[in-house]
Amino acid sequence: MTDERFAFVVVSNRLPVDHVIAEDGSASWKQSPGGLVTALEPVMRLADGAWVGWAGQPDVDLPAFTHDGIRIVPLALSDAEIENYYEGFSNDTIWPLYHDVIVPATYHRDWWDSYVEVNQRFADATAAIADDGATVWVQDYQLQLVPRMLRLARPDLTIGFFNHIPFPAYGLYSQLPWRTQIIEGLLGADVIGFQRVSDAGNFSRAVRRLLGHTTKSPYIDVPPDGDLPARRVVARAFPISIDVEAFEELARSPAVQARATQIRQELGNPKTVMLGVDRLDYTKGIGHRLKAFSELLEDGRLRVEDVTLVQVASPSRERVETYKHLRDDIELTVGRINGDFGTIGHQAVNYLHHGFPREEMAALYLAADVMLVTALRDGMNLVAKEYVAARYDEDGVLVLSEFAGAADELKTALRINPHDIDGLKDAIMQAVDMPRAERRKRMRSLRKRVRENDVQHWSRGFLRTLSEANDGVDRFGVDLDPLGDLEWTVERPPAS
Ligand code: GDG
Repeated sequence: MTDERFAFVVVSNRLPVDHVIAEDGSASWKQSPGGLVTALEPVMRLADGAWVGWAGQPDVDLPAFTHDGIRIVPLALSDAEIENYYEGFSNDTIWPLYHDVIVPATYHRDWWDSYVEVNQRFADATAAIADDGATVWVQDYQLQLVPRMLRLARPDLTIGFFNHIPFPAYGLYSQLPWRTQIIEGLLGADVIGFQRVSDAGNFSRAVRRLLGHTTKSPYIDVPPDGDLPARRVVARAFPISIDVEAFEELARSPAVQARATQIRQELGNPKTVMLGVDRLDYTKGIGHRLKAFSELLEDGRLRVEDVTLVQVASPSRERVETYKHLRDDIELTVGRINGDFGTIGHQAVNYLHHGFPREEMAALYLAADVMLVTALRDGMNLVAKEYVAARYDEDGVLVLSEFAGAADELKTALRINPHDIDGLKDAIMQAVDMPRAERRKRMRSLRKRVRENDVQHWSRGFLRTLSEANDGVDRFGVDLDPLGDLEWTVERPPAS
């Protein structure tokens, strides 16, 4: 811990840096890949910011330090807490429930107890380092109780919360034995951000049903709570994005372009390269994608000599049982497809179960004629936006699930329902056969939208709403204007 105080604090389960221990036992910090750091970096630098979070290894109890100009405040988690709070309640209760119970959610009372305890520790650590009247921005579903815990400890703070995953419809949410505590926890924030308008709507409905508060989108009127006065909370959509400029720059670099050409050559220069890039997660619809692809080969609408599918499935949550089964299922399916349809020299699916550097990802996007995003449920899906950002050549076709948040913005993608395998197959064929002029037209319009709402726009929009929701005072020392007039910017709340 530290006795320093900060005007701006970001709190997330994982720190933006990973504590890595090398084979020789030496420890170092490596920036973890992710848009959040890029989004918040400028604000962090200008606003005397600190970041509270877990370093990704059990029992790492380290003092605060500075990494790349950002003050990092690590919070230690024990093995048991990782098992119960993180792998248990966060990833095996909330994650499946919030993704429409694609796999059943598991409810364990001792996981919940650990979730409460760890959330309290995050809140305490944050309360201890937040300056008088500071702004705190809490990130994601692992920390939904932190806003209220913080408000009780420090009513002087301005508190924001952003949910990176969907918020489910009430009929599903109401399964949760601790459904009331969770929404009370979230309502401790001044602004609660969601990916989609429908997520914010689902949340407001849950608040009305469970607590009976008055809601008038985007506002929720929270009555006095013990010593806390009545408050007006803003709950609305702020669709997250990526660092579009940086991604395009990467894609334009000669090394990445050369690598893209090389990838196509290594694949045997097929007419069409299709690509899927996902964490190996059951929400991403990898199985549905493989089914559609293998049926197209089976039907003879696609030929393995002409088309190949590259599937990057980066390892994820490998200690959680459901994820072990998923990996087995997917790998069995890939093996079958390759066995059934492959020829010497032509593999149907190139399956890659490892992570790649960003440069390789950009090269893959450039090499792919068709990008398949077939999520069964996804908060946003940044891969879809990265593909669009990389395609400065205005080529390539994005096939995009309507169940991914990105579908609300990326309207000229080929929109699909991944459960409708025939529809998915037709969309894949439409992508494969699409004339160059139509590809260009669609990609141009996708790129316009992605450029308009990049990740800086996202973070500024959220922080400006947070300032306005409180008293209109800009505490961040960064220019939060102008933000343009995207439909999701919101006016100042009327005086109540
Ligand atoms: C959650 C929500 C929401 C993947 N493999 C590699 C790699 N990646 C990068 C991608 C992309 C990111 O990871 C994945 O982001 P997604 O948005 O696609 O999905 P989640 O991980 O599920 O993220 C999601 C997001 O939070 C943000 O709010 O959009 O809905 O579920 O950036 O490129 N990056 C590298 N190597 C890999 O092998 N370098």
